[in-house]
Amino acid sequence: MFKKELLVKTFLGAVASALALAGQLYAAEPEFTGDAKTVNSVCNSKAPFLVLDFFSAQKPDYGHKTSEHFIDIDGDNILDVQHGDFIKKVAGFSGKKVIAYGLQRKTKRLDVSIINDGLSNIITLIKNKKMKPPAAILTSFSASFYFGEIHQKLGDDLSLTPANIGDKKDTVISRLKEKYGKKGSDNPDVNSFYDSYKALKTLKEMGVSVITVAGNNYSKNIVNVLALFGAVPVGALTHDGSETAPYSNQNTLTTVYKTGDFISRKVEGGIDINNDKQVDFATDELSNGKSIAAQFNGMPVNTKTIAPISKYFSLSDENMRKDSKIYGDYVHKPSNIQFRKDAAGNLIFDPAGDRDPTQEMLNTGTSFAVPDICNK
Ligand SMILES: [Ca+2]
Ligand SMILES: [Ca+2]
Repeated sequence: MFKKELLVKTFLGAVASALALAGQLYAAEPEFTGDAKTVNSVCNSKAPFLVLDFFSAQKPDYGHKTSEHFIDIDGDNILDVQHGDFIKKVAGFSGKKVIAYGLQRKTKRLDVSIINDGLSNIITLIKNKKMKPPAAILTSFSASFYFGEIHQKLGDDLSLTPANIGDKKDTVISRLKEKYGKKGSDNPDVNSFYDSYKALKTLKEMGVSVITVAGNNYSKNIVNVLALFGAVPVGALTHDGSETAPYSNQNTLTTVYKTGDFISRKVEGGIDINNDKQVDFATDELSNGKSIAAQFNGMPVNTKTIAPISKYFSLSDENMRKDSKIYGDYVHKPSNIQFRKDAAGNLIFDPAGDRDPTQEMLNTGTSFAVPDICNK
């Protein structure tokens, strides 16, 4: 596999040199390989995105609606919409049609089997011609495992490291097939891994890519196993795309990075999350309480203000930032609302660090980088 890739790269290099020698007659086409190539072809496809997630704003096109909310849009610490509602909105900024498949929560913990069930139902819908194949399924959930946990389940001799994991996908999949055997394993995680692998393989054969998160664990040694078994992971960049977001898992499995920071700003009629001055979430969809920004802006930095803020929110001043932790499979902390300290020592809500006073909230995560793949 490695040799074959090397040959292709060498060949492309030779072609590029030949074109350069030909006197720059040809404009240089960006050359995509690996996951970037998959993303490029998804974005050039006329087929829609399918967002596989939880939805509460509207009944999704397929699957279930939930009554739970997960994301605060207007920054008052009261949740307004579901995770999928936000993902679908971001996906739509690309101009592509977006369809929604609503998952159903079986347990409090978000188990990878929920995603597997969703993928398997989508495969059935496509096979039965109840759904046209989408260009890609976007699923912003991480089945996060430490490399050590993967070794326990599939073998220590895999010797996964942040530097080699990107090249070891085929090896890990062969081992998974061995451990699963003909009738399945005694280990439920191995069986879930195998279900993911099978579903992702079937979808690939149908021409459907699955795009997922790198994960928000601030780690080089934790991986979203969906990416290990065939999905394309997306890591997060900060709001201006200038650097990798600290919470984004970073190892050689992830090669595609997009913006993971979305700032809520007030505009006439609601909240704009992509800074085009157009409403994305109308006022009547939101809780409309007093925003955390409004509650704390101008307050002195002292124990009375830091305590309530740091309970929920991080502070952009490095010295005030709380230690990062892993919360279950997915949710990253410190959370999303960030203040800076002005010259007078007062708190100013400024998560993007651009001193824009209209910021109400910052939602961050590799979750939001996934639907951003085709946005400029
Ligand atoms: Ca709210
Ligand atoms: Ca907008």
